[in-house]
Amino acid sequence: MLSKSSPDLDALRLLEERLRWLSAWTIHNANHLRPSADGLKVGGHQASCASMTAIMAALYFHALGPNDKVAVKPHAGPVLHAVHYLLGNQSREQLEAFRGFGGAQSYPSRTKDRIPVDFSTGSVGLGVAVTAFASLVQDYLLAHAMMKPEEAGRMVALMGDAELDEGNIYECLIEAYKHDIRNCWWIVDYNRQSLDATTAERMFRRFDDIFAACGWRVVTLKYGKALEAAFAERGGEALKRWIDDCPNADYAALTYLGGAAWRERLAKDAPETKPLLDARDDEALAALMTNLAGHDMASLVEAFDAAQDDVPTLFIAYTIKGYGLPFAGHKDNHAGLMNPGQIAALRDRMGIAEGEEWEPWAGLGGNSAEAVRSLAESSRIAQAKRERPWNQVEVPAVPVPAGEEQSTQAAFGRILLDLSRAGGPLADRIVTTSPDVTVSTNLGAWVNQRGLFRRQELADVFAAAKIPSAQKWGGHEAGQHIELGIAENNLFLMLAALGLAGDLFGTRLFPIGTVYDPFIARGLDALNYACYQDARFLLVATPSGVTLGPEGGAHQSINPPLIALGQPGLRHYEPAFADELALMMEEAFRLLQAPGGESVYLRLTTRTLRQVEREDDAWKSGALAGGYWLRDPAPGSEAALVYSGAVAPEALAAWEALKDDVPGLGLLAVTSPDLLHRGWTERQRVRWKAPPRDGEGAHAKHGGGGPSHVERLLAPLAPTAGFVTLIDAAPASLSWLGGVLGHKVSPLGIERFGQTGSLDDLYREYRLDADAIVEAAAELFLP
Ligand SMILES: Cc1ncc(C[n+]2csc(CCOP(=O)(O)OP(=O)(O)O)c2C)c(N)n1
Ligand SMILES: [Mg+2]
Repeated sequence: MLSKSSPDLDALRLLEERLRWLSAWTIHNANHLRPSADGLKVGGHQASCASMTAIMAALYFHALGPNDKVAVKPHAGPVLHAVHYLLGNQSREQLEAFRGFGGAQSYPSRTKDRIPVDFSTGSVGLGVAVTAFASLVQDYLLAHAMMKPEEAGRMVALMGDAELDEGNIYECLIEAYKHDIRNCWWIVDYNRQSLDATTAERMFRRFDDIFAACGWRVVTLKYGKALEAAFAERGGEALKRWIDDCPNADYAALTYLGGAAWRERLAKDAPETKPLLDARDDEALAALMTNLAGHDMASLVEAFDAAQDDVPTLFIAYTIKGYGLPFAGHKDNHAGLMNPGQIAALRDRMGIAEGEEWEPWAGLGGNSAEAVRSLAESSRIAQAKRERPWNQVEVPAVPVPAGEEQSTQAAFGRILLDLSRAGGPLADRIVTTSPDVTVSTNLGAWVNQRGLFRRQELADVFAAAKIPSAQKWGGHEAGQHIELGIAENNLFLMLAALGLAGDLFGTRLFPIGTVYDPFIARGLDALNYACYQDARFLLVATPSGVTLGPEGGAHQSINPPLIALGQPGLRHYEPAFADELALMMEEAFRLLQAPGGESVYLRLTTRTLRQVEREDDAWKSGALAGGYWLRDPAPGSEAALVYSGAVAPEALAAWEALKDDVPGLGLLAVTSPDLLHRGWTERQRVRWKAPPRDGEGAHAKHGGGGPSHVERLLAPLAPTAGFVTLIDAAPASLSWLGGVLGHKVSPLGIERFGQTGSLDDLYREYRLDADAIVEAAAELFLP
C-alpha cells in the first residue's frame, strides 16, 4: 500500500491539479475566448469536472489496467479529454474546439471523439448500466474461449450521484445479480448535488443497502486523511458527529461560504470542537472541512488497491461539486462558469504563467515536471492496445423455410433453427437474448439447440423429472442465449454491450434480441443509446400491430415504424413473406459486421400468410432496398396500391378486385419505409452538394448520383396518379410517399388504440380490409 508521503502520490496530486486546470480552461476557452458568431452560450460543467478530477487521476494514472474499459460521467467529458491530452492522445486544436463543430464533444462519444472512448455517455444512467452488461459479455466471451483470460479487464463506470435516481440502474442491478457479474466497478462522485440543487439526505446509507443486497461490495470513501487525523484530536469526535449529522444543503452552503462560516457554525453547533478550531486559521479550517475522501489521493489509491479481486464494487466517494473552484458547493454551480477574473486567479494559484495555459506541464519545476510526466507515461492505460482488429465471419446463404403457409415469426424461428443445425462460424457467433419472451417470440427451437448461457451450470429440473415440455431450459457455459428478466430497457443495454463486443473485446458477436413490438417503447432511450454508439444488433419485434388479434389493445403496436423512420443507425424491414425475411436476415448479418453498416429491426407478425410464387429473383434487390412491385404498374398508370407487411393478403385481394376497373393498376410491396425515406432525403442532400453527415456513409449508396430507389419505383406512374397506402401501423409510415413525386395519396392504417377481436373484426373496424382499400381507391381513381 502506498503511504501519504509516497512520491507517486505527490505526482498524482499534481496530475489531479492539471486535470482540474485543463478541464476548466477548455470550458473557459470555449465560452470566453473563442469567437462566437451567434452569441449563444457554449456551456460546459466546470464544477462537475472539478468534482471528479482526483478520482479520475487516481483511476487513469494509477488504477486502470490496459484492458479496463470506462464509461465517464457525461459532464466530466473535459476531464477525459485532459487525461488524453496529458497522455499525448489529444490535440490542443481539439480542446480549443471543445463543443465547436468537429471539436471535442460535450459528452464523451465513441464515434465522434478522436480519443479512445470506450462507452459513449450523455443520457444519465445508461452509460453506468452498460458497463454491467459489458462485464456479462466479457464473461460470455471468456466462457466461449473467444477471448484470452489475460485480455480480460474491468468495466468501470464513473457516475454522478444523481444517476442513482435513474430507474434503469436498479433494473440493471437485478439483472446483473441474476447473472452473477464480475469485474465491474461503479464509482459514485458523491457530491450530493444534482443539476437543480442539493439532494435529499433521506437516501443516506440507503444506496449502500440496495447495492449490498444485490451482491455488491460497497466501499464508502467519506473522510480524507486530514479529517481522519483531526477526528483523533481533542474535539475530533464532536466534529465527526457534527459532519455525519449535517444536512447536504448546509454542508454545501458552508463550503461555498468558506473558513469563517465554518468556524461560526461549528462554534455554535458543536462547541466541543473549539480546540480544533483554535488550532487553525480560516483557510486551514476550510481545507480541513473539504478534505473529503473523493479528493484525497491517498484514500482513493488505497481503496482502489484494496479492491483487486473480481467482486462487483460500488465506491461511494464523497466529493464537493466545484472542488477548488470559487463556486465550490454553491447549489447553482452545475452549469456555472468562472468569469475571466476567477480563472486568472486560479491560473495564478496553479503557478501557470499567462500565455502558457495550454502547456501540459506549465508552472511545474524541473523535478516535478519530470516525475509527473513519467508517471503519466508509465501509467498502464498509456500503453493500452486500443485498436483491436477482428475477423469478419462469412455469411452463408440463409435458406427459405419450406411451407406454403407461414408467418414471419414462425419463419424466423425456423431460420435460426436451420442455422443452428447447419453450424459454422456465423451460428457460433450468434447470441440471442430476450426479456422473458423467448418462447413467445419463437426463439425456443434455437434455445433447445444451443442452450442458455450460464457461468454456473443451471439444471433443467423439468427435463430431469421427465415432465414433458417442448422447451429445454438448462444453462451452461457454452449456451448461446442470454435470458433476461422482463425489463425491456435491459434488453437494449444488453444488445448495446453485445453489439460492441468487437470494439471492446476484439470479437464480433451477432446479437439477436427479441421483444414484443409495442414494448420497444419501454426501452427507447436505451435503444437510441445503443445506436448512438454504433453497437450492432438485430432487433426482432413480434407480434406487431392489430394483427395479433385476440391479444388485444394493450399489446398492439402503432408507432414503431415511425420510431424507426426517425432512428439513425437502425434499419427497419417489414417482411410479409418468408423468402423476404430470409433475404433480410442474410443482409442483416452482413450489415452487423460491415464497417459502414448498422443495426437492423425486423417487424414481424404471427399471422400465417399464403406465400407468393416467384418467377425469378428480380424482386430481391428491390426488397433489400426498401420496396418492389409485386404487380407491375403499366407505364403511365394512374393508380397503385402500396402495402407493408402482414396486410399483404388484403392488398392482393383489393388488387384482384380493382384490376379490371383500373387498368395498369400496380401493387407495390414496401419492405422498408425507412430505407425508402432515407434514399429520398439522401438524394436531396447530394443535390445540395452537402457532405454526408456524420455516421451516414452507409446510406449514401441509396442516393448516389441517380434517382433514389423510391423515385425509380414511382417513376412509371403518371404524374397525375394516386395510390392507396396500407400498413398495420400509423398511416404516416407510408403516406409521405405521395410527396416524393407529388402523387395523390389515400392512407390507411391504425390511428386509434386497438381492441380484441378476430382479424376480420379488427381489419373491418380499423379499415385495413380489402373493402376499405377499394373504397379508398374509388375516391382516388374513379372520376
Ligand atoms: C436522462 C437524462 N436526464 C437529464 C439530463 C440532464 N442532466 C445532466 S447532468 C444532470 C444531473 C447531474 O447530477 P449528478 O449526476 O449528480 O452529476 P454532478 O454534476 O453533480 O457530478 C442532469 C439532470 C441528462 N443528461 N440525462
Ligand atoms: Mg452530483
